[in-house]
Amino acid sequence: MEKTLILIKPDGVERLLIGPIVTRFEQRGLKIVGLKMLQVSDELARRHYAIHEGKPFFEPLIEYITSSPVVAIVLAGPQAVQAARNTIGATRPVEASAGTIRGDFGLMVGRNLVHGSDSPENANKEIDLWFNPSELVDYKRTIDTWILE
Ligand code: D4T
Repeated sequence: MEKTLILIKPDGVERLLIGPIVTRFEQRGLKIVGLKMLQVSDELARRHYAIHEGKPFFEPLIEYITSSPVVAIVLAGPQAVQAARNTIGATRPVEASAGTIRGDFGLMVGRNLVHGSDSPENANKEIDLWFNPSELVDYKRTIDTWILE
């Protein structure tokens, strides 16, 4: 099963949207195999967003992601990366379809609520960055008979 890293960003936490956001992924059928809340350090933020270093939005992005706690989640499922990104919606919330998390809860790119890995390769790197292997749980869900064929 493919895995993906999700972050509920500080605006999602502060706006009391942890529950509604987690529910979207659960209802989709994606399996939660890791979940924790943490205050992101400046170092972790810079490593996570290293690809954007030097861009005009980089420093505000670091300030945003370290401004309040985040909830980090590992989801597993068939094509979990693509499924989660479709559930999250376009990077710019105004362009995100209604029914997606960003399309339903957001307006601005610098307050776009959720991160989702953009490829299976990056997902594995990000999971290594955010989680210790001992924090991931391998378990069977009986409900999967009705979600997976
Ligand atoms: P993340 O990585 O947070 O899931 O967002 P996306 O995968 O949808 O988008 P991204 O990597 O291109 O951007 C990372 C992060 O930077 C913020 N951002 C992005 C911004 O503030 N201004 C911008 O112009 C862009 C392109 C939003 C998400």
